[in-house]
Amino acid sequence: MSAGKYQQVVALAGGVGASRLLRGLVRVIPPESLTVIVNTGDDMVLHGLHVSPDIDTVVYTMAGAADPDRGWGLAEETWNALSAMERYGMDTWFALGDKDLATHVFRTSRLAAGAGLATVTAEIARAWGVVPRILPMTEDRVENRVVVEEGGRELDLHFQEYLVHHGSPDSVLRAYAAGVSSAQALPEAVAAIEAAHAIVFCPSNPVVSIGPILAVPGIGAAVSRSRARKIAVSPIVGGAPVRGPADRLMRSAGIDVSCVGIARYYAGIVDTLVIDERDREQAEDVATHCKCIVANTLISELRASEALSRILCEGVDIRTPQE
Ligand code: FO1
Repeated sequence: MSAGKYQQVVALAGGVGASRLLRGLVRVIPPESLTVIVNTGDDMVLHGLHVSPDIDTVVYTMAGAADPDRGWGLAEETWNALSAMERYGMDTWFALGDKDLATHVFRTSRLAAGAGLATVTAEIARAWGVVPRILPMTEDRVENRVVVEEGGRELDLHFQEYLVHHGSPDSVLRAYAAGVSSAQALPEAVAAIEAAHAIVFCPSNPVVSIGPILAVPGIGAAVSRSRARKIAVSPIVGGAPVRGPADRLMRSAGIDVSCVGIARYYAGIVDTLVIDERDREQAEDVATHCKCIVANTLISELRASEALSRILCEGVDIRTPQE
């Protein structure tokens, strides 16, 4: 069946939280009907290698190859190259596994040969047997940066330095996506949004994952123009992020760390927000901003992800093959 016969779904995705939803979603809708637009603001050049953590997390997870505990990187990874780098006094705070390194070497060499990030991402996805289209939000350089206060001074860090090297301290003054306002949206991403029946906002960090995707001018505009059903899953459960430093980053952006804060943030952008059962008592508040669905959103288990995906599809009128 050609992709045109299916209702097309676009997902806006960060890394681990998004991937855990997407692997359930592709068990509920035809994988060919899904296009994932991925945040590239966390990308970094390290040891001369172009690392795209969120793209790789999405690809590895959808391929069933991601490390189940960490959520990022590959399962059954070894770290020999990293240990060998220590001998030369190289930076090893960002853990590149031996198998994962192959992806970064491949990406970097293809980019150096003149291929675009979208082409290389498609090649990586194909190599892992991943059927949904995985698209970077842009091929231009966008860099998530976090300004923290340390010893009375402002420190302006790359997001990975903030998260991994500095251990995501509380003292966040602000976060911003450098280069985003002049970034060109990937044309295929805009076309996918224009053709979408539904847009799913994955349970990702609103400040450094979904925010930067929407801040790419062509993408934010296409999402606003789109008549697609728009549904988000709150990454905040019980007043705390399911994982990662979203609480610190949200606070610095003036967003209340609750599912109501998420509803306010997405007000006027999404029509429905899915909040967790544990936040049931906030459903009424959420409903003043958009439609609210209460469900189990803790989806580290595949079956839970699949169950949530069915609820999402119902919420946006996507026919699933079983119906
Ligand atoms: N996260 C960590 O907390 N520590 C690491 O050393 C680390 C290495 C790493 C290598 C490749 C990759 O694709 C992801 C990696 N991550 C690591 C995860 C990454 O920093 C974050 O999950 C995302 O950028 C947040 O979306």
